[in-house]
Amino acid sequence: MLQKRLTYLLVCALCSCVATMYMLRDRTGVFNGDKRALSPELRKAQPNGLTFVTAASATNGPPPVSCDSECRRFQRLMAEWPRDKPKAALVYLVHRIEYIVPSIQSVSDFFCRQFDYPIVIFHEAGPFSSPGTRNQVLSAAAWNSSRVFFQQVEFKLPTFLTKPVPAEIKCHSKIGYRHMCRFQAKGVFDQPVIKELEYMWQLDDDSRLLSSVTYDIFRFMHNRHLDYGYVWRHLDALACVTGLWEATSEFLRRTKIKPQFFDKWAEPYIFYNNFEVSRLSVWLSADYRSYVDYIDSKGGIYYHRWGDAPIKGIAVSIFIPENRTHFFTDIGYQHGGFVNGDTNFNHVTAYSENPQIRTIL
Ligand SMILES: Nc1nc2c(ncn2[C@@H]2O[C@H](COP(=O)(O)OP(=O)(O)OP(=O)(O)O)[C@@H](O)[C@H]2O)c(=O)[nH]1
Ligand SMILES: [Mg+2]
Repeated sequence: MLQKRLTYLLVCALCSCVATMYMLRDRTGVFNGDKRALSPELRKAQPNGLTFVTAASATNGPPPVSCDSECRRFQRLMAEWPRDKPKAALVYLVHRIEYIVPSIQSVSDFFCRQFDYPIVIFHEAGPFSSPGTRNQVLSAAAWNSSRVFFQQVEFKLPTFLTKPVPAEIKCHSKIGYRHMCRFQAKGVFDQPVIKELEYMWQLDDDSRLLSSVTYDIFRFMHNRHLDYGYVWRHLDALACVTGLWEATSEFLRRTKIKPQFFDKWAEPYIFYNNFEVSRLSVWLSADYRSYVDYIDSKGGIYYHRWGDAPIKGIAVSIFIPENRTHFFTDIGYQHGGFVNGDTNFNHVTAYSENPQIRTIL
């Protein structure tokens, strides 16, 4: 009898214990559906518990990008990388063979030959997937073609966009260009090769070095604790940034993040980011991720052509102290009609639609 009673008491105690644990878990919200939808980074980025819808939360975070044989080759290079040298690479997204060959020739002759940093080339399926085109690029990397790595990517419209994406918008740009902007602002930081790096030097296929770079710019950034290096500040066309500054202010209000120098970063300021040397920890941080996911979720990349330059320029003004940015004036560089250090080159008159900007520049 006593034994039966003891067993009964034990079962009751166990049941109430399990029920209490379940209720507690529910109340603390650890397994609450809303919070689980956010990535751990996003949860961390919102200490005030905000759960605004972001592209990442809408899609349950970006799916992991697989690492192919080129990516594994890159990982092996990084695993053997000298310990006293910054892990860094020159990074391109390309679609024009006739542009990229001379660009690779110039960086190969004027920088990589001396300082031996790898080059990563992102491209879509097409000519760059073929050995013939790849060999043309490799032969331009005369210093060491084994240091060039190809990574194929695929661009799709995000599924969270609610309205159809028009091919024609005020800010003239093809949809491929808008995919490019989204990739450079966000997708590139999901790539496993990029996650290997401490610094990246992003260039366009129409970027050219004009003369030897006399010092290792990655060590320069590292030694001076710099996060962002650029060759020029420029202006975007106002039609291309419609609503971007407002969306950013809304993000800052919601997150209560204190920006570094956003108050001085007037619309439509950009860094001319066809030449951009930056520290990866900025772009891989939970704060930047929460910002870019928020901006992405607004759809302005496709509806207005919010570019990677204005998005990342704003992010620099929010997340990086101004004294950790660096204006490279001593590098012979060309992009289209722009030549670094050429004071006659001035787009301001063409672009200064914002009267506030005319007084800043
Ligand atoms: N894969 C891919 N790359 C693209 C696409 N559009 C642009 N790119 C690449 O993205 C980089 C920037 O494109 P650009 O056309 O130079 O853009 P931009 O510098 O704003 O414009 P420009 O002043 O005309 O040079 C270049 O390396 C292009 O090859 C695209 O649709 N697909
Ligand atoms: Mg360009």
